[in-house]
Amino acid sequence: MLQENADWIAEQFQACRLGDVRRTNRLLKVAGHMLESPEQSLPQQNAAWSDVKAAYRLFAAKGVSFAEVASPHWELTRQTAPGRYLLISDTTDDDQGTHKATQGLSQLGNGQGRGLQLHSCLMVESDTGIVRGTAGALVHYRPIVSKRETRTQRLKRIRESELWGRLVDAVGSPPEGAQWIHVFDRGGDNFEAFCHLKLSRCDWVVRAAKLNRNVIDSSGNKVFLKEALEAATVLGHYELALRSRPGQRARRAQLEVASLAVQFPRPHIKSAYVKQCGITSIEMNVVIVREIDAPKGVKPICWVLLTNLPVETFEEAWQVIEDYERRWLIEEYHKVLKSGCNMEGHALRTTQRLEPLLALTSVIGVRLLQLKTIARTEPETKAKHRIPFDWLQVLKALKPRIDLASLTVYQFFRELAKLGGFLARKHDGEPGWQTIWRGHQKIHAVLFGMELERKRNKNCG
Ligand SMILES: [Mn+2]
Repeated sequence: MLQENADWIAEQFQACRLGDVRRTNRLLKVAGHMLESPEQSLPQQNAAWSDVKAAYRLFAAKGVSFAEVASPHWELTRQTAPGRYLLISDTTDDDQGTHKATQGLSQLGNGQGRGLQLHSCLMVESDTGIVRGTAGALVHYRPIVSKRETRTQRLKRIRESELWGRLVDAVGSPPEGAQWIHVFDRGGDNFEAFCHLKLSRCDWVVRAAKLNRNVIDSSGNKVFLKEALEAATVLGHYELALRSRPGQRARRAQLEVASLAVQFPRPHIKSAYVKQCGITSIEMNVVIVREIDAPKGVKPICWVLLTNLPVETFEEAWQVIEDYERRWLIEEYHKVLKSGCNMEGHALRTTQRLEPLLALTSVIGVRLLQLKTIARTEPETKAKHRIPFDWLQVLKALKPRIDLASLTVYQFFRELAKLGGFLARKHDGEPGWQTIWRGHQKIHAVLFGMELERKRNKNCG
């Protein structure tokens, strides 16, 4: 069941320890305003000037940090019932390039941008794809690195590749009966990250970044992974419809699924952490998805996934592929943060103030993502079992012809999008989430009016 916005906000932020209960109350207020119009700036969200000033004061206060603001949400997310969960991590840039005055930013990308990096871990229910929330996040400032940096210097500083393992540690181990599976793209493929994963009692599915690396094959020979793959056992085939892309026509790709088991030996060049943790080799199951008979001039699909999950049968390998395919959710989350929550538009004077605001934004973004994805994950469920009663009542008031008893979640979100300007013509396809969000805001404007009315009646009576 989706909660009412106010209940949800209270649950996420009530437990924040900010050194003073008045600060927590202020945070609840700022969060409520942010959720009402997440795409706007702080002064727009907090209409009264006194509220804007109070928000700025809050983010400037000592003890109001990135971790303090977000950790109650992280802890809530991590309280998983027995079951199977995916923990999808990735990094996104928070480009603050237009805010020249902010102190403490570092360089981004090819050195053109200025900002910071947000590395988050999104937790998703494996069977349904339902987004639970973020289980942890880190802020990283990319250092300006000299071209003449030595190998020792590189291993000493905090590298981006290290973020993956550090976040695994911060997220920790699953509670009794729950299975946590970390999903990384190629950025997270490094021996150090695998050591953290192994020690955390979590499972993993990671896309291989490089195939020309040493592994030990089943007969104990040291070979390149690329060569070892030739001995993989073919488990089955499937067909994938690929949409057209610039320079490529739509096609139906024939894919072969194969698997094998290898050992990843500890690399020669190792960080202090790898030396300390004492792991000298990691057993790795490999799933290969490769296109056969690709048309001429087309680069055939080839994915190599590294996992500790079993991959001996087609069903097992298929599960690993499905787990990896859920990665789009974190891309979507980053999109929501940028285009839905104005992440890069918020300007504060120092990064010390920007960080708690970013933490707040990262939690509010979860709410937007949940609203967006529930229409996809549970389309046929009756809306009355999932959508707050008040929202349905307002929709009914605005559109009397709707039958609330039979309305599904899918239909509810279509109606919401229509309130937000979606035309629902045949060729319009599925509504984008901006229109869904605008419809959601309309419903809340009505609810807000009703609340005022109720208060006034109470005062008169
Ligand atoms: Mn990535």
